Amino acid sequence: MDQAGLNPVFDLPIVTRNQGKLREISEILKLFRIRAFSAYHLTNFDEVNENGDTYAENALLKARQGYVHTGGLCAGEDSGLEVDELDGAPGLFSARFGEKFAFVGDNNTLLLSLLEGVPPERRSARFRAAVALAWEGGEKLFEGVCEGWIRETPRGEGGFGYDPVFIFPLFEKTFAELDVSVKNTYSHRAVAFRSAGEFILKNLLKGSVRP
Ligand code: ITT
Repeated sequence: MDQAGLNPVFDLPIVTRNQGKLREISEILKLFRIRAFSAYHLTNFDEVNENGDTYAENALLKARQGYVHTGGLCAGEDSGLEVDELDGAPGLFSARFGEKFAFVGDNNTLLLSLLEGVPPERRSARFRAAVALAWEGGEKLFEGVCEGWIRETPRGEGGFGYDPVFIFPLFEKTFAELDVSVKNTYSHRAVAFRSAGEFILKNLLKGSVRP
């Protein structure tokens, strides 16, 4: 216990090389007194081959690989943007969208060019995140979704990835324009990692299964 009578801070390795994700995860998990850091800083291992058919499968692949290499509880997260007009693309290929089209330029430029001339009512989209935990003798999945739509031009300097083109309807601003604390309250990642944080505190720190 610390002076405030709270549980000690708990360290949770996250199998990610994406600094944008990691910054957000760290903020979200602070609420649970969990300190997130990249599992790749603990021990060097090869990039996880994300060949699952779903976000959940890919998140599990990451968490399992983390557990195998660190020997303790690890989390993996897989996420992406689904645009209805593009039948759910970029989806699982969100990080490598340009490569799929052999497009030279950033993913947002490609996305906006594919949506050129599409009216606002047909620009609906959502972010999805799956979070997996893997520890000795157990695995658990959590999911989060955040609905919105795609702007015609990027706006805002914050966030990462598709944030400058994704409008969060509650504030009619892109995630890149909003304060990061807003994104970390409502995002797909916030929903999934809050559930994961609660699960860790309730089941893995006090119960019979210890990380
Ligand atoms: P790791 O696998 O190392 O975690 P990654 O960037 O490859 O990093 P993913 O395979 O999960 O991660 O790809 C997710 C991609 O989806 C990410 O690179 C962004 O392009 C996009 N994305 C996911 N969440 C996002 C968010 O909150 N804001 C903007 N773009 C996001």
